[in-house]
Amino acid sequence: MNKTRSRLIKMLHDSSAPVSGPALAARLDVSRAAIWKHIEALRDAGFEIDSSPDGYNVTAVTGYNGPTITFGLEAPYRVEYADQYESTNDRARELAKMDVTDDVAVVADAQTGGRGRLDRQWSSPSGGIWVSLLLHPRCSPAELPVYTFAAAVAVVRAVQQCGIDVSIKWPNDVLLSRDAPEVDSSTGRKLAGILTETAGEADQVSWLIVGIGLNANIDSTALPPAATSLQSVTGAVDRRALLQRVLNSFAELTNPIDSADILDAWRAHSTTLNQQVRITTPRKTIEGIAVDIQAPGALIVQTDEGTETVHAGDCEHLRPTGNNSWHPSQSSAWRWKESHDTTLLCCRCRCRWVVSAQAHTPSESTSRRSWAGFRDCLCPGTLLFDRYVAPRLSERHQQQVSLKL
Ligand code: BT5
Repeated sequence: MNKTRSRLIKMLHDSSAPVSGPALAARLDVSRAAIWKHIEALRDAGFEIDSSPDGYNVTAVTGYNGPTITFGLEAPYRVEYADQYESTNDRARELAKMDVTDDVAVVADAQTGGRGRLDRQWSSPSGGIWVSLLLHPRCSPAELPVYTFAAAVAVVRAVQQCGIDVSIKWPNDVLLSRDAPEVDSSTGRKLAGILTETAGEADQVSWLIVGIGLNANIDSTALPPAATSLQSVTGAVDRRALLQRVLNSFAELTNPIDSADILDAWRAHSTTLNQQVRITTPRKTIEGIAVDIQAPGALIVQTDEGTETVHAGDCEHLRPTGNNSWHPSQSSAWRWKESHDTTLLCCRCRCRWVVSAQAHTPSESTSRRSWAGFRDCLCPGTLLFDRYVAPRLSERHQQQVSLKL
C-alpha cells in the first residue's frame, strides 16, 4: 500500500474519535481532494469508512488482502498477499533466494499447487487460510521442529477463540476434537496442517519457512474425505481476524523462542499422548503407546520391546490406551470418575498412583457427577488435581486437592 495511505489508515485506527478531512490533510501534508481519493481506495480494499460532519472513522474491515491483513496486525511480519499462488511456500522460497532479510507472511486466497509433506497434494480452494512465514531464526536445523509445534499451538489457540474444540495430532495436524459436539462419524476431522522447510549449514539456518493451511471458509465437500472446515462446523468466520490471531500467537510463542514452554503448550493440546499409535517411517513401523514428546520434536513411544524415540513419520491413532497413562502438562486430558479405584501412570516421571474411590469423597453422593482433571505430579508423595462437582454440567466447582498415597 502506498505510504500516505497506510499512514492515513493508521491515523484513523489510532484515533478513538472521527478525524476530519482537513485534519488528515494537514497531518499528511496533502490536499483534501487527495484525502478523499485515498479514502475511496481504502473503501475499495475492504475498509468500511464512515464519513460524518465530524470526520472519518473505520467501522469494520471486511476485505481479505495485504492492507487489511496488515491493519491491526501485532506480529512483526511484512504481509505479501496475492489472490492466487501456486504454493505460498514456493513463493516464500523465491523471496528467500532473493535474499529478502525481513520476516514475511506470504498469504494467498487460493493455491493451485498447495503441498503437504512428502510432496502430497494439499487442497487449497478460495476461502482457506494459506500462509507461509519466511523467518530467519538464529539456530541450527536440529532445533527447528519446535517451530512446527509452535505453529500448531498458534492455530489451536486462534481456532479455540472461535469456540471450537481442537487438538494436535503429532507431528503437525490440527484436528477437530473427537468429543466436540460438531463431530459426527461421517465427516473428517483434519482442520489444518503445517509444512516446514529450511535451508542452511549444519550449525546455522539461513531461512525457515513455516507453511500453515487452515480450512476456514470452505465447504468441506470441496476437501478430501478426512478433512473438515470451520465453515462446516460453525459457519463462515472472520478469516482476516483469524489469520491475525494465528500470526500474533505464533510471534508471541517464538519471539523469543522457549522450547520448553512450547513443548508444554503442545502437550496440553495434544490428542496423540496416551494413545495407542502406529508410526510409519520410511524404514519401519512402530506400534505402542505415545507417552511424551521430547525436544526438539520427537515422539516417545512405549512399545512391548522398550522405548522408541521417533523423529519423523506418519502417525495413526489406533485406540485409547485404557491404561490411564497421563502427562502432567495435560491437565484435563484424563478424567477420574469417583465410582472406582484407578491406577494412574505419570508419563513424566513414570511413577504410578493408585487413586482410591473413597480417598476424598466420603461425603459426596455418588449420584452427583464428579471428576478430576489432574494438574501435576509432585513426586514423591503428592498428586495435585482439580476436582469438579457438577449437579448440572453448567455448574462447576473447582477445588485443588493434594493426595498423599
Ligand atoms: C500437511 O501435510 O498437513 C501440511 C499441509 C501444509 C499446507 C500449507 S498451505 C500453505 C503452505 N503452502 C503450501 O504449499 N503448503 C503449506 P501432510 O501431513 O502430508 O498431509 C497431506 C494430506 O492431507 C493429503 O495427502 C490429504 O490426504 C490431506 N489433505 C489434503 N488437503 C487437505 C486439506 N485442505 N485439509 C485437510 N486435509 C487435507
